[in-house]
Amino acid sequence: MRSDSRINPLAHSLDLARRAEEFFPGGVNSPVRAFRAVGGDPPFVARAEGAYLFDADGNRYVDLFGSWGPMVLGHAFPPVVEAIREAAGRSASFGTSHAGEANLAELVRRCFPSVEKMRFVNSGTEACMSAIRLARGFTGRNFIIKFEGCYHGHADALLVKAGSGVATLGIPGSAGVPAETAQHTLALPYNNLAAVEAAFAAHPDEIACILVEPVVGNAGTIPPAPGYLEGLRKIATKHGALLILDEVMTGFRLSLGGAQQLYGVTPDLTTLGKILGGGLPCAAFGGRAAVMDQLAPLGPVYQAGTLSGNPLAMAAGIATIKHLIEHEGEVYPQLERVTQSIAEGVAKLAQQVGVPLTTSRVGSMFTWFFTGGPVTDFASASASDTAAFARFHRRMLASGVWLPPSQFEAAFVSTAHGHSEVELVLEAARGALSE
Ligand code: HOZ
Repeated sequence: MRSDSRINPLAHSLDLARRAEEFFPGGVNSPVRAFRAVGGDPPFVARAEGAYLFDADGNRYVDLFGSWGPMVLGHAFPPVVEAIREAAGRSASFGTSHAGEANLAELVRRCFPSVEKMRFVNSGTEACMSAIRLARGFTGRNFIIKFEGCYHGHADALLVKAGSGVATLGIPGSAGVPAETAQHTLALPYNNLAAVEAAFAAHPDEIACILVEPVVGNAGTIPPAPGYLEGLRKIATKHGALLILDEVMTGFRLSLGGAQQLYGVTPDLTTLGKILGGGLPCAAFGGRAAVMDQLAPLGPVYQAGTLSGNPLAMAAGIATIKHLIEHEGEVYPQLERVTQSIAEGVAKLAQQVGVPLTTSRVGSMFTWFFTGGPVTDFASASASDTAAFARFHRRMLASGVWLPPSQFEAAFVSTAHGHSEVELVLEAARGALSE
């Protein structure tokens, strides 16, 4: 820790980290938490409230990663806490059908009209894995298209040229994935329609689906070029393949109806997660009824889960999405305003001190790429000076601002962030950029 750190030494966090290392590989339950790409010691969180995380050593941080996306209303948002408490009194799990599932589904369909039918699962990994199985079952084809730097969870077929922790750790794929499994995954450059056309030309009638993060979050934030998503829609339709939008990050965040509402593109299938469960493990995949009805018990595509539709997750999701629906007119403009102040405020500071920075933002998700840019795909994101990002991350953390610990992840802002948090971030960045 730097001597001029504005936070207390992380003595308790270090003790907790040593203990965690005895039990967990790398001391963590998900690789990105180990801070390997940015260095320094990850604080251990004791609690969180609103826009802030509090660590085991009594430090407070402005939270700019929001549990990787779910906490759009801030931490411990009272209606969500109350809904979970109330649901827990009726048991944490039933393992069978209950009314809460359709209650949440109705809200989802109101926000995402393309999701005529859906299945609840427990994570984005499950949602994407199940969506591609369904696309393959529906079309009778084996190949899938994904994009370099996009991350759709850690299912075998989707770890090819993936973003998020895979990109963060510089792993080209993953050991343990048989070549036979990966051979049907075509990983193409994002924002490049010609590459998609070429793949269909090379594999006529063999490609089941195009799976895409409509706004990439897992290589850092990368928006679609004008016409790109519409182009994917047209190509998929022309070749009888399904278009799957992975809205795990963007759903309910970029607008109530996610990126598909923002960009006016209708997919065949959508995957959702993060905000959907209000911070509890919950995700979904859904879309055209004719496709969804291929799932067991109606159809031949199998998918299942003991904790799917978990009553606590349904309750937290309902409380979160109800609030977003009821306050849509205030929530999204506020998220836009505050995120813009943070993202562009720091960009301006960087410009003043001559640090090359490309700020990439859509609504309340953004990334400061340490490159002169532009950033349009994973190759250009990879041109970033990751050592400079790591230094910036450590200095911001020491000043009480917690960014996602990788150049290849998106930052997220919540409705609990306001003027004071903007000021705190700008003050921290002023110091961090000028040292
Ligand atoms: N899927 C999250 C966003 N990239 C990262 C969470 C994790 O890998 O722990």
